[in-house]
Amino acid sequence: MSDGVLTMDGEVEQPLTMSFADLAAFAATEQIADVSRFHPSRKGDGVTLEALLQRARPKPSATYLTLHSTTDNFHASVPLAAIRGEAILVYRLDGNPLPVKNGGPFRFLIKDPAACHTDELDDCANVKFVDRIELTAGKGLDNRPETDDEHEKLHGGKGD
Ligand SMILES: Nc1nc2c(c(=O)[nH]1)N[C@H]1C(S)=C(S)[C@@H](COP(=O)(O)O)O[C@H]1N2
Ligand SMILES: [Mo]
Repeated sequence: MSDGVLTMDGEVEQPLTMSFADLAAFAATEQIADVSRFHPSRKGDGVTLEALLQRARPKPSATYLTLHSTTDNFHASVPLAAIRGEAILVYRLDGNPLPVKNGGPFRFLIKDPAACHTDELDDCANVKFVDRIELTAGKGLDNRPETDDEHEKLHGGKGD
């Protein structure tokens, strides 16, 4: 997983597999430095979701962005129109691949998420260890916690 690749597939014209080196080679205008600006506990640099979508080219049938973490079987599916322009794929910290303890090698990050389970674009959709971003026709797999109790179970009482 630490030598990971990220896949973008589903309802797209051009499925992608992206490595650390591929993402690092994106244009400066597609890079977002230092995501701690958006949330103090989250670290690293990323590329815009938009930059990935421009390469994969969603088909008209794509209405949701479905994020998969195979590592811990965590999934979130959010409306494509709402998430476009609002998210970053974090892949680098201090010039190296994003460590697992920071949610790496790839972490999805909504710049200004709603509090947990208050909106489709909530903090819970900030999927760590994301290895596949699937464009789907309608809502896809989503097992985000829906209640405080479920959060408690998922995070072992850490309070997030
Ligand atoms: N892979 C994965 N991503 C995940 C989760 C998870 O359990 N597994 N929890 C989600 C939830 S419910 C929240 S609130 C945030 C917490 O992010 P943090 O650990 O950076 O605070 O990560 C989200 N991303
Ligand atoms: Mo959450």
